[in-house]
Amino acid sequence: MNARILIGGALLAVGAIVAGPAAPGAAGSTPQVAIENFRFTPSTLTVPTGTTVTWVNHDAEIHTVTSPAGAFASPALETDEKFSFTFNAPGIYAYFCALHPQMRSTVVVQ
Ligand SMILES: [Cu+2]
Repeated sequence: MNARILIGGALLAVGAIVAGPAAPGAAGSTPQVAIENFRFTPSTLTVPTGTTVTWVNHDAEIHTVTSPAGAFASPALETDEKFSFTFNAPGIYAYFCALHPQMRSTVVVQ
């Protein structure tokens, strides 16, 4: 078992090898969540432990990516701005937009 914690893009290649066929591409490919039309898409994202997820705001409106449990919190994201977080522990991570609390979504880390 690989005890090293994977942080950042440089070590993602190691994670891709461990993940095997589930990893779609080369090093540096990380799952993205689109923020668009006041929604997070996909609404539920399932990833292996150690994955870095990137959110991209495609709206003209400012949004945030905020974990009510405090696991992560983006700054206010303007149009085309991104926020990334590496999930190093399995769990179900609900999150929402602090400016539009009806915008809710979940990352499931296995
Ligand atoms: Cu919002």
